[in-house]
Amino acid sequence: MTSNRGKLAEFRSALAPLGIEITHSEEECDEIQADSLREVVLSCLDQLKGKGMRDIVIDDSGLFVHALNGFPGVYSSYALRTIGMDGILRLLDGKQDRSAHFECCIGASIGGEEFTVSGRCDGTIALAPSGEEGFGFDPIFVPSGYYRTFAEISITEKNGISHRGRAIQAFAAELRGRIDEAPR
Ligand code: ITT
Repeated sequence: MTSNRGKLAEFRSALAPLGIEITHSEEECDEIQADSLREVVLSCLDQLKGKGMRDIVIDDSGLFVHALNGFPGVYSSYALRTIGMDGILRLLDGKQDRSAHFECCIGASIGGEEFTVSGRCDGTIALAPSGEEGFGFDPIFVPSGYYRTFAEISITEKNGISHRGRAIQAFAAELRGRIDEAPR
């Protein structure tokens, strides 16, 4: 799964209570051009299965800015590397609607069964970056009900409300259901 160590720790802490251990793989997949995170995730699962991998968990996330018709969305890493947070702020100059959401899609292929789950966190884009915590677009994203950005709250607080935290909880619930239903 992910090359991002912070994410690995989040997955581990959610899945350890289920007795499920997760390890990190360096295996890469080509990110296809697609409209949704789910399409990207499903394509990546296919590529990894094609390389002979089994029991795979992967995730993909992005920031969807509503006044920009969902940009950067599936292109979030690329947008961060190129136009950066300042670029997003410039694109929103003069726009009334600063609403946005983060989304995370987790896909798994376990014991020959494939499924995806998602998590979403709604909020707004701040007028300027603020805060040192987190990564990516955290300094410009203010989750709904908060006045601080993701980069101004602790990682534990962020995990409790974030797209990834929610997707991981949904993933753990899905796995728990599958374990309970499995023949003994
Ligand atoms: P891997 O694909 O290797 O797992 P990544 O850093 O590219 O790591 P994602 O595909 O999940 O991570 O996310 C794509 C981009 O979306 C990421 O580079 C950030 O710019 C942004 N992003 C995703 N989740 C975020 C979060 O919780 N806080 C801030 N930015 C985030």
